[in-house]
Amino acid sequence: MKHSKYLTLAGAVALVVGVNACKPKNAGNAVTGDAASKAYVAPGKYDEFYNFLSGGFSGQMSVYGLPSGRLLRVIPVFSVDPEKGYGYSEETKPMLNTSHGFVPWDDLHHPELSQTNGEVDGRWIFGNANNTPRVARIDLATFRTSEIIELPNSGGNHSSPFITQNTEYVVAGTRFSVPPDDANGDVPINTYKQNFKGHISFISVGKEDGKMDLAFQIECPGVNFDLSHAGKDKSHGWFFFSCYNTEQANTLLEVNASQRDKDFIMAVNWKKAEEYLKAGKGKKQSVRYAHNVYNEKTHTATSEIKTEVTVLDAKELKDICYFIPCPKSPHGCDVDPTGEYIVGSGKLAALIPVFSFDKIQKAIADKAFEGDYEGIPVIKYDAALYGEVKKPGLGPLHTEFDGKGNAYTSFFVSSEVVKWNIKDLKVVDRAPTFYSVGHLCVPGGDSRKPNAKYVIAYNKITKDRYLPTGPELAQSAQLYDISGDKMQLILDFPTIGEPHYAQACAADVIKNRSVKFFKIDENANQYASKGEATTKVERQGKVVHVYMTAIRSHFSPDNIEGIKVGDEVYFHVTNLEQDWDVPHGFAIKGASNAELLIMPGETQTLRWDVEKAGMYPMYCTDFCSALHQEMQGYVRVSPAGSNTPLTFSTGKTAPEPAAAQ
Ligand code: K7E
Ligand code: CUA
Repeated sequence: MKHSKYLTLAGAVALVVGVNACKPKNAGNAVTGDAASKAYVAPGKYDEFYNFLSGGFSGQMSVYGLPSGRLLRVIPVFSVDPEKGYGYSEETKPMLNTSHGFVPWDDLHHPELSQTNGEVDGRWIFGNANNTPRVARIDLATFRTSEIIELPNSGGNHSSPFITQNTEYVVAGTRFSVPPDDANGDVPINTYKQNFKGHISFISVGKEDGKMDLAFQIECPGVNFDLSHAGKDKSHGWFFFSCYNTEQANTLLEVNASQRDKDFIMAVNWKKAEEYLKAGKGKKQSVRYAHNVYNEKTHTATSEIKTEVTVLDAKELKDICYFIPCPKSPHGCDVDPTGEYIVGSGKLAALIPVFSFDKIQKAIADKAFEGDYEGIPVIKYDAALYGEVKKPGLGPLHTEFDGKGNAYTSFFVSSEVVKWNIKDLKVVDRAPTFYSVGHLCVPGGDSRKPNAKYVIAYNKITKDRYLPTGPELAQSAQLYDISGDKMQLILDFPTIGEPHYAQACAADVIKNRSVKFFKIDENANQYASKGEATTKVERQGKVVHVYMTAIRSHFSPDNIEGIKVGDEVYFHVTNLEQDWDVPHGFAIKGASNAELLIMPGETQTLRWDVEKAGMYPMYCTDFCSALHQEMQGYVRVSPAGSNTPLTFSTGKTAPEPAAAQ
């Protein structure tokens, strides 16, 4: 029996692998007449929506306008970004600190906009780091990363960072189960079943300031948590996670984690978990994780290593977690705008199961369990099921909603978006994607109030869609108008990195709150110079601090002498401009570092380790005025032990001596 099941499975795997490079039949001619005008945003006009895309293995988040598909910004989150000096300036380096030290890269899969009362509020967007588990919060007043928190007891933070409807919590489930951080991790890998656990993390979010705090974790059986979404309205207070590898395999998962006909959706009653927490049922565990915060007044990030987390045990505290069987290796786990329907998308399943929140509640009350899995009750499939969408397509991954009773599911293998009716579970439309679609996004599509003008498909493969660019081609997003009964493809646009999930919202929610510059009076950076009169150069042994200003179109000071080989020089550059969109850049020859890009009113610091005597030009990298090319200066470096006096000046031919200490 086992043998024949294995063969069936191998067949299914071969299908997934074999079909994914195929191209849909009507790849060339799917665009109809008025598509161009629907996607056209005239020069000088704003887009109607912001679209935030995960950058996948670029570690960043990118911002596009819709419907034009114009790239507006790349926000550095988990990876260093030389364009903006992120992770290179002394002020931003602490943002990338972790319990493993400075980590300059990660893999970001899911952006999630903050919500109030189940509606997108445009205040923050969160992102997950898959590799070294972290969650970031980006402030949408500045479009900059404000905070990053690391997650202990986790590996591959994939089912993250999904939020509750008032952004009470950001939730993160571990993809890899691992031995808990306070246990001995130096154990044979094949002791998975005994030693490995799956933790899900609840990060609280400050109502006013958005500050994140690791409120608690729930220890669950060792499986892979893949994706999750919060309940809404009636199901507010619950969270739903898709799990695969309920076989608890530790090798060759493509076969060994595809044995069972059904894996699980895990339903978590987080309100109940909160009660247990209040009642002191959590256990304090000693761990190490970094919590990094960027302060917009000091323009400086700080990193703190925290050492404790409270863990609730799902096995002991019986009524927090329930498993619901879900065919077969579920990936997406999506909740409709009413909160009643929970859609599980089994990558290897030939149907889409839709679960009912009411039925789940009744099943729990009636104890309609088929048994337990590692001490967690397993609800009977039929007791939780609302119904199944039959023969929807091949390889269902993710579902978004339009708020008008329709769901849109992506099919990776058959490369299509399928629209179906949530009530009668009938397919009503299908549209090809080009090709191998992953996530979908409807503006507000996972909120209580979707703004259902478009669905965007984020595709993995673009062979023959764009001009060749060597062995690797751009990934791509495709925009479909869904205002009518039929989906209409209106635009292709290439994307940065590999997009997974994305979020979109009406531009109005965000654009009027955008910060235009930082007030120089409020600049609390300890190295700020608030005018040229206070610029200076100070030596403290081998450390030299240059307090510098930048304003169109010069640096002050712009001539510095008396720097010596072996010095560690810090250029603290304050941009004195008080106007929108006038950054200055700063770079110096030979620095093993990136540039600084300093926003108006801000101070940023570049470290330069001086290795050779000579003349070092420095200049502004951002074209700031007609005389930008004049915005430059020199640093003279003398041999170690030379007696060249430390001097600095602007606009003088004879430099003035600097204060020596
Ligand atoms: Cu690409 Cu959400 Cu990581 Cu599906 S995930 S596609
Ligand atoms: Cu400042 Cu160019």
